[in-house]
Amino acid sequence: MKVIDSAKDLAINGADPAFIEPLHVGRPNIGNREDFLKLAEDIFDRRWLSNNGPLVQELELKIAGFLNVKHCVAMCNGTVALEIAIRALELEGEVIVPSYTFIATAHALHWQAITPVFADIDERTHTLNPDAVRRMITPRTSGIIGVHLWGRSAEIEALQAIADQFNLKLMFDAAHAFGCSHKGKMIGNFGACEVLSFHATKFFNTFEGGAVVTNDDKLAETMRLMRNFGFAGVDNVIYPGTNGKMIEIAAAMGLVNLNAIDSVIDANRCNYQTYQRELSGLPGIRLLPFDETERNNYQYVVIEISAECPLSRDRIIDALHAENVLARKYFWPGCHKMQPYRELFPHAGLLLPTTEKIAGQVIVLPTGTTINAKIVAVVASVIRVLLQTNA
Ligand code: T4K
Repeated sequence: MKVIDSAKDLAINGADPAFIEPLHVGRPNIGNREDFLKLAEDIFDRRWLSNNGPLVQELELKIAGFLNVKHCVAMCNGTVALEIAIRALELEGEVIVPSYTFIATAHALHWQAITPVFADIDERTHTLNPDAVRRMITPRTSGIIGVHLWGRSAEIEALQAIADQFNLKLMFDAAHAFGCSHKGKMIGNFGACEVLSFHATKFFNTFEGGAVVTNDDKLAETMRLMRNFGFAGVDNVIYPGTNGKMIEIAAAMGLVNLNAIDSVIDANRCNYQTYQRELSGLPGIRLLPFDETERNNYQYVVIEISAECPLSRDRIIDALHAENVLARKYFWPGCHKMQPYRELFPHAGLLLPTTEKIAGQVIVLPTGTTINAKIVAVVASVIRVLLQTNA
């Protein structure tokens, strides 16, 4: 592996890239292949491919058990899971969300003719600032969607207090937070319900997939109807539903990957700790910490490049990309600067100063089971040498 000691070793200065194959943020973690292939054979033998098959039911029970939550309703992806949860909660009018999130959080509302109202985030946690949420409440507000960004929990108690005071529904986009806890309780147990994503790039994947988890029996029942067109038995539709079903092969992947969760956490934690060690003391670089008193999946390694850093965030990204390290600027520039919200709310940024600041500072670095401490050390050395030599 290339050793990067001085400015001349950097690909941005003409040297060969550190990596021949690109290093992605979001390379899938894949469990035991033989176990997966065996489950695939069983699916073929059964000829039961979809529609609440046995593997989907088993996965739902296992996830509910893992999170210690009453119901897990598996879905075809996290975005549809968000849409179904929003509809089952009967949200309408305006719903307060962060702009600093993946675009699906906002789109899931817009698709249902609900206005996403963007509230600013807290600089320290990158999650909704409860004071900002209060400021955005209007007579049309029906709910709040908190996002546990990067797997770090949102300010759950403060948001719940606001929801209770103003009679609003509260749900969480927990797409990043599978396997994480808040005050010792697993994420999945907060608000009216929480939405998980099992996309290929997530800590835990089912190729594509997602789920809504809840302790509310009625809500779970409604969502089960909604994900299957509203069918309550053969020939009997009692609800305007959609098709949000998870397929059997996705559930097979989920069952296999669930068995591998501890090894994924170990790999992610080791990579995170290596970044922590190798990037420590660099001016203007802050690695977002994990609360070690909680359960974490360590899936998103996030650094902030502040004004004290001699180089801009984008210069560092360029240098990493030149080495074939495809670090990401998630979630730049913020939902409010993407369509259709940019056009619908051209002045939204005036109320989102922290969102705009953080979106301009963040870099998400590669981690996961396809890389290791040695690779992480090389990635970190690119940043270190770049800063030390001001290349
Ligand atoms: N809420 C939040 C907060 C979310 O972050 C997301 C999804 C959702 C809701 C919606 O859940 P889903 O409907 O997706 O279940 C990716 C993912 O597509 C998206 O799922 C995820 N968030 C988001 C944070 O990241 P992109 O467009 O930035 O990246 P993508 O999918 O092109 O992949 C990233 C990198 O991973 C690429 O460089 C290539 C690599 N990759 C990707 C795939 C799919 C692989 O190596 N193998 C693969 O199979 O959105």
